[in-house]
Amino acid sequence: MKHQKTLKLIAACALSISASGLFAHGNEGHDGAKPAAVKKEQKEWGVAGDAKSVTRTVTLTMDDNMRFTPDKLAFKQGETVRFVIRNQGKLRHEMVIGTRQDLEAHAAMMAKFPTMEHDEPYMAHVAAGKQQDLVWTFNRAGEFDFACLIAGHFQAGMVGKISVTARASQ
Ligand SMILES: [Cu+2]
Repeated sequence: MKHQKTLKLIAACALSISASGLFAHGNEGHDGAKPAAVKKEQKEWGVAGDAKSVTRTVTLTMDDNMRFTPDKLAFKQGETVRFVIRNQGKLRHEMVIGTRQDLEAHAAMMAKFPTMEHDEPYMAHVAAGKQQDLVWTFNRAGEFDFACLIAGHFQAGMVGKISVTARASQ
């Protein structure tokens, strides 16, 4: 079971490598906006958001102490959030949203293959001193995590919590 999941991750990462190779363009642009054609795949933790549907903006900082600030976020189901992600460190960091299980599996892959590149709408890779946006729609309620999956960072505790409350309970 675990093995199968790992294989799936390898496939996903290999796919994004070839995709970024095919459609190479400067992704770390002026305002850090993602390219227009974003895959809108429904994930357990939501779906890629439209910039024009943003209902809330959250500024997150990352640093070389392997921490996110804030590291606890709460949203309501249906909210489209623009994360403004600032890297205040001297190292590259990333923010990847997912379930704890997915992030753990992915972090294990990253630890094994540290140079592996990956890019999905629920990830932002931010160079030292830079800032990037990530727009995500939390259309599923639940308890999720976000993490930096760069080898060693996740293991050092570079993880935060996202709690999405169900619309019905509001
Ligand atoms: Cu990091």
